[in-house]
Amino acid sequence: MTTIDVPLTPTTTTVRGACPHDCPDTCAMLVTVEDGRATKVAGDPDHPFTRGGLCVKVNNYPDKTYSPDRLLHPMRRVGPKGSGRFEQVSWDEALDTIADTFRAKIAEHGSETVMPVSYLGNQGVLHGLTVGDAFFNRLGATVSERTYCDSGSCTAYAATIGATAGVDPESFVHSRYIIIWATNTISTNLHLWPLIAEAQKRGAKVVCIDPMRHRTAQRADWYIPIRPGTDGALALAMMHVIIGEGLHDEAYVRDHTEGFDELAQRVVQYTPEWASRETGIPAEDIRTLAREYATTDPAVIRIGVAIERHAGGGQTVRSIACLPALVGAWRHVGGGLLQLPLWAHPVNWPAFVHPEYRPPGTRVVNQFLLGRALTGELALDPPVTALMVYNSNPMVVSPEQDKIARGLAREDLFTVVSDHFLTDTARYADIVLPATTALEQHDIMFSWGHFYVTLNTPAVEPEGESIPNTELFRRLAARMGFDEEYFRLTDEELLAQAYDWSAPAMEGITLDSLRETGWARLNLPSADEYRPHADGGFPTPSGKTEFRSSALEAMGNFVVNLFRQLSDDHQPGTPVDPLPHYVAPRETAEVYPLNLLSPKSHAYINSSAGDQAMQKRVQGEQTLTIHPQDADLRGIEEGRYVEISNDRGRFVALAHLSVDVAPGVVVCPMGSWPKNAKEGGTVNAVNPFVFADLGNAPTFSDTRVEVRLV
Ligand SMILES: Nc1nc2c(c(=O)[nH]1)N[C@H]1C(S)=C(S)[C@@H](COP(=O)(O)OP(=O)(O)OC[C@H]3O[C@@H](n4cnc5c(=O)[nH]c(N)nc54)[C@H](O)[C@@H]3O)O[C@H]1N2
Ligand SMILES: Nc1nc2c(c(=O)[nH]1)N[C@H]1C(S)=C(S)[C@@H](COP(=O)(O)OP(=O)(O)OC[C@H]3O[C@@H](n4cnc5c(=O)[nH]c(N)nc54)[C@H](O)[C@@H]3O)O[C@H]1N2
Ligand code: SF4
Ligand SMILES: [Mo]
Repeated sequence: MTTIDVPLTPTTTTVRGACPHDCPDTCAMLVTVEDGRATKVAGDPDHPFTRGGLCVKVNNYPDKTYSPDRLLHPMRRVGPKGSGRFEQVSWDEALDTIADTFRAKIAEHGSETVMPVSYLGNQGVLHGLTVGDAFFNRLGATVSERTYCDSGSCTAYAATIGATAGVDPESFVHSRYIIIWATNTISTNLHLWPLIAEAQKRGAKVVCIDPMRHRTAQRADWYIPIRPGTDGALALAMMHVIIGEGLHDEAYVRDHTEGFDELAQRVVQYTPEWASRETGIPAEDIRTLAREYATTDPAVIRIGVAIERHAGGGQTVRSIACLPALVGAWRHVGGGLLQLPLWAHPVNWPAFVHPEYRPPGTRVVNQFLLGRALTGELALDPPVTALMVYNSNPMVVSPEQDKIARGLAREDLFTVVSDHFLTDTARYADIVLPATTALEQHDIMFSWGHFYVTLNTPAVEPEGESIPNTELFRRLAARMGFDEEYFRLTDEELLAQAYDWSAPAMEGITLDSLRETGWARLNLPSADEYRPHADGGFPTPSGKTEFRSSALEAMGNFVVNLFRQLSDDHQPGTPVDPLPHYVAPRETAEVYPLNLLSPKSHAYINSSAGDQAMQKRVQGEQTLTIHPQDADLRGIEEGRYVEISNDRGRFVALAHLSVDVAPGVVVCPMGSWPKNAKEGGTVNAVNPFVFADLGNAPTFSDTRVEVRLV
């Protein structure tokens, strides 16, 4: 156990940990342990990104570990599905039931009848997204395609500038023009904010483009409200102005880009006047934005994940990714684009996924279709008759909530859920299994928000009979008789395989050095010098920014996700125009008048912490923010319950009237638990399963609803 010398009482130690959540900040934690019990967590003050602070979601983490609601033993269902009535069983009994039932279902229907459902409840390399993949590949289960987050954006980004880490977030202090595009930094990427605020203090102009004037937008120098799903029109019109007025960087474009002439022709049609009609932004503002962006150095764009969640999300990111090369922003420290710097982390994913275990041609079902797969609306042969959920809570995070509930209630479906708590999903399980928290397990964290690798060392013994995800799959593999060596590797051995330690980015970093320091910056130039594409060198086929994308031309629509592990499963894509173009929102005002957004909540991390007392107090009851004009039209007053509905479903929330959302837009954060919501529904009751244009991304922002008083 790693301890640091801190003058405390003899029985008190401090253990270095890492926040396990799916959050760009990946904070380095210091865990205080007194008499074998974790009593406090704090951000590491020496970590340049964490800077001593955690966030409202995690700073009481010991309360989670020691929560009276925590699952501590395996349990078997004794009441009707969904009732939440269970009785304790032994691990042996639970594992035997799972193995026997999997075998019986497979004997009847074939191995694809088993479907895993998992995402990023835990983000660690050991216990995170890929933890069950080797097991389910070996079993021949249905491959669960996971494109919740950034796969459309990553596909577009990779097709344009390659899988590059992009701008170092710590270089933001050198930026003079910062565009925060569709992300609420202070809520979702808190530790980037001080760097932006520092740049602002040094004279940078901060621009925020969002349909909602959220807490980050309130601190911007220029807030630009935009109609949801129309950002592509704005980016294309910016290129129209930049090229039309000769503000592009001719030398950079000549040396480091492909397809400029075709792009120039393409954007002639995308005038600011046209874009103004799409976006609702005055044409003169579009011109001003384009001119300021093109003529202020260094200029940087920060896109979040929400930018992809509509019909044209992929093409939107394509257009935005073209901008920095067009104006030569990459020449400067603090200039360019920040998407997901995870591309800098040489994680050894194949060692955890073992794609070679998978029978060739195994079917792939995207998790957005879970509700349909379970109800039979998506005709699957064989049907899904066994489901195993871990690191996810589909009743909250997946679209078509009603169908998922109906599917999970099926008597012939055998469901296993591993979690910390009895979630709305776990309530439907036949077998519930208790998982350890970050304080009780080893892990190593990459980051999708900075250039540091972080080790998580267990601080305390597991509560009850909870076990880490790795151990769960070791036990299940043994029960199924899988004898591959991988299924016997200990967590210490898995840690040793987690990164490609010989990669240049890992020079000077070892597991032993991490045990001493807890975290380390990847071996890259300092943030005061880092200019990854000052001389081009984009990781695309041509080595250039591809205005005309050779990858899209050759492959059509494809899927790049965070872990690059599913691309090979994907069918050859439908053809895609290789030049950036506009794809309008899918759902229009003709059917339902209001555009619903479901961004992240401030106090929950997706659905995690959604049932913890302190976080519930901070977040408050599920609330719908609506413009006073739209509220008036419907006789809605502040604090009244309203029903939000469309032909997919309905849910109820408290109304909050605010001019911070544009007329025609309503906002309800995701993450609340249905069991705590009035009438038991949350935003994903009305969201569609439909994919965006690239990378099978979700279309959560492309959702139309009506709202009425209840
Ligand atoms: N409407 C709408 N829906 C959305 C989104 C949106 O913006 N709007 N966002 C989407 C996005 S971007 C994402 S990333 C997904 C997030 O979807 P998920 O990754 O599923 O999110 P969480 O709710 O954080 O985690 C799910 C569960 O994992 C459990 N868990 C945590 N750690 C462990 C562990 O070590 N072991 C086990 N067995 N379980 C663990 C947690 O307790 C929690 O119940 O949601 C997507 N859904
Ligand atoms: N507090 C907190 N932090 C989190 C999470 C959490 O649940 N809670 N989840 C983590 C995860 S998994 C993720 S993916 C990230 C996501 O973090 P972000 O990328 O910031 O995503 P969101 O909060 O969903 O949405 C951000 C903003 O996008 C706006 N938006 C929605 N649609 C559009 C559009 O079409 N155009 C424009 N211009 N704006 C639009 C919304 O109004 C919202 O203000 O946050 C991470 N951090
Ligand atoms: S959720 Fe994000 S900001 Fe909060 S402690 Fe974890 S990594 Fe840091
Ligand atoms: Mo996400």
